[in-house]
Amino acid sequence: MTTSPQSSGRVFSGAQPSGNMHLGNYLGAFKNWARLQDSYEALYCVVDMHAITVWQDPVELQKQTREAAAAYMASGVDPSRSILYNQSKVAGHAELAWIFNCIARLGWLNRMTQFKDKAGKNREKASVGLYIYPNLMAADILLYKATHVPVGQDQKQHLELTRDIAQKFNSDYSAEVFPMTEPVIMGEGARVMSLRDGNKKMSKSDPSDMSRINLNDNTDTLAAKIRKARTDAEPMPSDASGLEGRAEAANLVGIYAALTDQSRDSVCAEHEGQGFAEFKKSLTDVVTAKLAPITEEMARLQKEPDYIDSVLADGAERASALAEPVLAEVKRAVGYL
Ligand code: AQP
Repeated sequence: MTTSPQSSGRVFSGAQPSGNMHLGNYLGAFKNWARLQDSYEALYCVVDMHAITVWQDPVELQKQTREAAAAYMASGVDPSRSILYNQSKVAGHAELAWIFNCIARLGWLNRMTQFKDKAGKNREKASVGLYIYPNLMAADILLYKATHVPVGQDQKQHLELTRDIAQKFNSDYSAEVFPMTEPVIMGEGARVMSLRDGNKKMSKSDPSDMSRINLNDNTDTLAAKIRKARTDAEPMPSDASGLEGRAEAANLVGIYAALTDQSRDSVCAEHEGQGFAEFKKSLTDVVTAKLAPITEEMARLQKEPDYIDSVLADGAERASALAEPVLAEVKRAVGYL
């Protein structure tokens, strides 16, 4: 199998199999991945090496890796057009990451806000892997000389670091090896927030399951989560400017807008004056209509683990074939014998 030669560049993206895939992953990533495979040669990776930067139970990790692959496919990633694989199967990610550990500066990594957020107050107890995570992410992208990376707002800083690493490598070794990868920032769904706190992003690792809509939630569960989502007592404003300072209300409107491919302004206009208890019913209908077929397809695929494993193995073989010449070029530039 080969990817489309008619592409306008090469895209790389991935998600960590570190828990339940959720609506934020769908709107911020998977939905766009499916769209991008029409115009780009695409690699979509289940980044299991990133996942173990925080503790993962080995049995759960295997299950979550297959679940992530099922979520990609159920969201529209077509493994005959895109390369779908898990990161640990292509050794080049680790090899290039080591070289980038020697390129990136401590000062650069000290500025990464995601490390500060994830390590929290317990910095000294965080794994070294969590600290150098952005170098591995740069390796993921540059191992394939990806020209474009679709990123949520939360990943913008890491992509800037990737560009810094590419530039420093090219300059240190006087070799034009790596491209300056461009971000593809997506629309309304770019940042989906927690249903319990509109200032925190919806996240797999949030201890409250009520904070997120999982892609494997059944209809009753997701309806209950939306019904109990935090809001305020104000009605729907006439346009999005009236959502200012109302993080939870803005988040629900944003989700509705992203799922129906319209602007926040037009969602406000459509529901102007409505109380949020009422709006949540419409939102539940929209979320159910979009997610139910994905949930169903994920469940079907997960009943066929051998099929999922064969997709991942085929993807790893194709990814390795693309990575090999890049890694050889890098090793020559570095001076490895
Ligand atoms: N809340 C979100 N809104 C929009 N996009 C999101 N993404 C994640 N959460 C949201 C996007 O999904 C892709 C895969 O993310 P990831 O799994 O690699 O890692 P993450 O961003 O750290 O996701 P989580 O859910 O917060 O995981 P944990 O809790 O394990 O750290 C990325 O493109 C990301 O932007």
